[in-house]
Amino acid sequence: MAKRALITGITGQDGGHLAPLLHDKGYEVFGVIRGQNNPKKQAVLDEFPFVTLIEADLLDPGSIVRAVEQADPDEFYNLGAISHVGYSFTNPALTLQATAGGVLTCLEAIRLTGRAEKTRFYQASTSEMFGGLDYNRPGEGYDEHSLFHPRSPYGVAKLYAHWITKNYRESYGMFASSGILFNHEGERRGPEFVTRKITQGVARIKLGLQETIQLGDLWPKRDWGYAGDYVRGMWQMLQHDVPDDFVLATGETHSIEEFLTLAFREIGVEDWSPYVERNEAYTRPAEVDILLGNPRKAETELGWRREVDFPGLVRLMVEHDLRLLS
Ligand code: GDR
Repeated sequence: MAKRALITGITGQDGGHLAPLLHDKGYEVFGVIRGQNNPKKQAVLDEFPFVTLIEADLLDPGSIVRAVEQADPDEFYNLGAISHVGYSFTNPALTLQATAGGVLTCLEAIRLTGRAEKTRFYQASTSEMFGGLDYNRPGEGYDEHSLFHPRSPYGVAKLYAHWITKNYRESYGMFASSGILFNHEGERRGPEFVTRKITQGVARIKLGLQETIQLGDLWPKRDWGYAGDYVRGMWQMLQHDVPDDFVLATGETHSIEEFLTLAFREIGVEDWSPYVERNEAYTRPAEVDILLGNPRKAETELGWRREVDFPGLVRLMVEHDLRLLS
């Protein structure tokens, strides 16, 4: 019989990579979609006609219970959250409810409907839990044992989510795993995130549709990988023999400035300074200076490998946006 998977956050970047991956593996795929008139609903149905959408909301526990009962999942991927760090500073209580409380709701829905032994649970944890400060930054990169120091309402909420997932594993023996994913980007990335904002801007500048890109701080460094590689790791975590926590990262860190340099080079521009303007609105009350992950455990225990490197990621995104806009 086909395995059944339930995905929250099916309209997001990772949901868009994971749904076809699971479908190709023969899964029956269910997706939670929220809102009375969600404009993304039709787009999901058009692109992924194999997905059964269930109208439910992480803020409404009864609706998640209903979704779990309908999907009766072997695997539950919780990718839904308020996921924008900047937005979490202006909407911290909503972030708490969705990004932290939503996870508890999912775990309780699995447990209280008698599926604690049946349903494997994946929690989308994040490198934002580390915070990138001098005192907790290991030279070889953050791993599963590094100290946490979140720097945003989003990071704090994700830390609760991470620990409640571990707690349900320890308390109820649930197969509940957390993937501590470093930044992962690609052609499905929303334009509110810096990489896609840059690649869309670069493509629009090349085509004469836009003059400048307005950005906040350019010095922060991130460990940037390709989302397609990372959703494969999510699936591998739920196929492992035991539930656990795994870092997915590239083991390299690059600044936004470096991303800009490679992106503009794709359209033949070496000096990008005339095209980039600083806008304070895109800075944050507290910044994560530098993130570098150590994926050794996922590589050795899961056999996970990332295939796309940093220059390959930038090229893939700029080429995609040029194609899309021209
Ligand atoms: P991040 O991603 O906060 O790392 O979280 P984002 O792309 O939003 O920011 C990366 C860095 O770029 C700086 N920055 C800007 N950011 C945005 N969005 N827009 C700008 O104009 C801009 N200018 C500079 C930011 O300050 C930051 O330093 C992402 C999200 O996907 C999280 O959900 C996920 O958990 C982590 O990655 C891993």
